[in-house]
Amino acid sequence: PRRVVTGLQPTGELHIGNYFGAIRRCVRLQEQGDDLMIFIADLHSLTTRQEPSLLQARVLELAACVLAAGLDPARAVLFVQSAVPRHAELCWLLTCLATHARLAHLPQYKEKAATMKEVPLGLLLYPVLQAADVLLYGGTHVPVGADQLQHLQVAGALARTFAHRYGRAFPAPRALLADDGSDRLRSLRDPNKKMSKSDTDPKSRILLTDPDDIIELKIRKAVTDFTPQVTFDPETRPGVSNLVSIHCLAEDKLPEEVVQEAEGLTTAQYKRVVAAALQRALAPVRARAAELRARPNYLRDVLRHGAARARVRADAVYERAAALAGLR
Ligand code: AQP
Repeated sequence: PRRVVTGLQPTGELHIGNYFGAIRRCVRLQEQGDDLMIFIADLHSLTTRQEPSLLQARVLELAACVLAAGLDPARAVLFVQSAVPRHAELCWLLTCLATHARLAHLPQYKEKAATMKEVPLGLLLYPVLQAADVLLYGGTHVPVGADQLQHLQVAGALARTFAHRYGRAFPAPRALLADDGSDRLRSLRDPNKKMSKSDTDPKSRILLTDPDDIIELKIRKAVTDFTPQVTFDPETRPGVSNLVSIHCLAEDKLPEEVVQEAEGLTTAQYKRVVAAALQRALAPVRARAAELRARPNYLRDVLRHGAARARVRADAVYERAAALAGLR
């Protein structure tokens, strides 16, 4: 079977982009029989400033949401990245093979670094740690958004450089691109930006845990344009098209179907349809998350058990790689 590896950062409350674009996608891969490793990327989250006193709670909250979405801890391996120190160890081996020039040229790095006076090295090394995350488990497939493709190429290049220098230790991972637009939900306040956990405007995103009235309010306030018809044209009408995308994800439909159904509605009327669809899709997940949140010990057990399984897999791959590099 394919081995799929993916991570989620505990950098804030999950939004519907994270849910449809990452979590639900993974649950569907699990259903289709893929061997899934899904980790809470606390090491990655430290590349931007985090409040230490919030981190543990965010890790548990993320675990609750992932399980609420249907991840089965008996089939998939769910764990916290820092509980498997091999991630950091392999990252070092790969860091010694990576070049500054390549990393400094990656658009995501350039974008983030441009806003900072002092750029932490962790930010530059972010894609190397990502490579370690995947290679450590012999990951063959990684679900990515289009904006992450270049990072995955770095992982492939590092696997090849490693093979060239020391011997073959890792398969080159392949991208699993979403074909349903789920990897690019836009901000509800500025559809030219992606929906993001760290956007300072809470109305820019819908949280997985938002109650029905808040969902309704945020959709009602979503920025569209001055054309009343509902059409799907992400280039020229990103705001309305984003609502169509959300609607499609909530009801597993195609943009054409949704647009046809919305014929004759104004965007204001259509917003009520979208809100209702989203409310129906999220209510059961929200209810299960609330139940799980009340069972922190169970969540910790799941993560502990997941980490134990992950460590066994990671040890085998790491020890082989370390031996090839002459460390054992
Ligand atoms: N807007 C989005 N639409 C669809 N998918 C999205 N993801 C993130 N934003 C969208 C996917 O969610 C997963 C979470 O990855 P992450 O925790 O590393 O966060 P991120 O990609 O950096 O994006 P966020 O959630 O907006 O967090 P911040 O604000 O902290 O950067 C990934 O699979 C991502 O593709």
